[in-house]
Amino acid sequence: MTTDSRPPVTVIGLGAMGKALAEAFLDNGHPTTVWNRTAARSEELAARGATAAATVAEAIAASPLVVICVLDHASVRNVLDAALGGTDVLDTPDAPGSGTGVLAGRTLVNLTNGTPAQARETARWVSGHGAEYLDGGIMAVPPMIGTPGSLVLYSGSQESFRAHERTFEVLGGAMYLGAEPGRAALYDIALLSAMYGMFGGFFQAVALAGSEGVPATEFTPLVVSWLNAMATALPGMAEAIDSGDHSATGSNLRMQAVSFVNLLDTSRDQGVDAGLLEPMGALLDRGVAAGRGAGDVSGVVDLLRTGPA
Ligand code: FVH
Repeated sequence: MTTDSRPPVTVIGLGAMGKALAEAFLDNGHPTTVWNRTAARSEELAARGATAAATVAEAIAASPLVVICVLDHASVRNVLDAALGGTDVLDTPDAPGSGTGVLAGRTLVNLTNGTPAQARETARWVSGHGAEYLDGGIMAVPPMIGTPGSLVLYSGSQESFRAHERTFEVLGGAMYLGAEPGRAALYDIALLSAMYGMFGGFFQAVALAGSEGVPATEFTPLVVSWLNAMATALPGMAEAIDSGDHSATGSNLRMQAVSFVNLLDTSRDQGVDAGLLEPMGALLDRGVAAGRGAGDVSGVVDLLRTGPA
């Protein structure tokens, strides 16, 4: 689709995700400028109609909306420092930048994975250079970008989010989480924590089944239907967590702590590393030791909230 009225966008970082973002903007008629540290990665997008900027400063100057999606926080700072002429000054709130320069007047949307603290630091730095800032968390893998299954979380400048919301919707769902710049990163990291917990459980399950020759492909449909069935318990647990009432349960914590020992023993007996499971077993035991054994397993969240044992 080509629509002259679509606002221009710059995409910095053309790894797997940045490329998918740039393609979505191009496919939806946004004049798209791209830049990547390894310049060759711009070529395919240029052949599809993107403008390949020669420098990161040129890329930022090309559009009022600048999306950056690189490896990590340090890479973001490398790129932005390069844009500002090689300076490496980490401005503090008390000594912000001059407000002039290539970033001034732009909206920078940082879709690089990072911590809430990093998001707040970048927000201060960007604001010190006269630009608006939105931090984001992409809840999708590259092939999902632009499909209904894709969701991007945003926090930071509300005015900027509203001004560019239509453009963001090109990437999938766009959810604004408020002005606190670290909020999107917090949600992102919390959701990824749930995902890696699930991956860890899956890896343990197929390693165990595989210890007696069951192929992962044969066992996985059972894992999927079991996890889907157990996911239906999460909203009820969430209510217990918010209310602090962990009493209603047909599967009390003490019973689960006892059976969990069988998970650990079976992994060890089968020659499978139990290292992924051990912290969960220790947490269940702590819950019982804290007098929560008669209640629901959701009660262990209170122990996590008090920090490491
Ligand atoms: N791909 C995914 O499934 C996930 C989905 C959710 C969001 N994540 C986050 O997105 C960020 C980028 O991930 P990616 O998949 O694009 O990563 P790569 O394909 O490895 O590309 C990395 C890009 O970062 C550039 N880069 C690396 N170091 C530097 C640096 N010091 N200075 C400037 N740019 C740097 C790299 O450039 P090059 O190697 O091509 O020169 C790529 O453009 C990430 O935060 C995910 O957690 C993706």
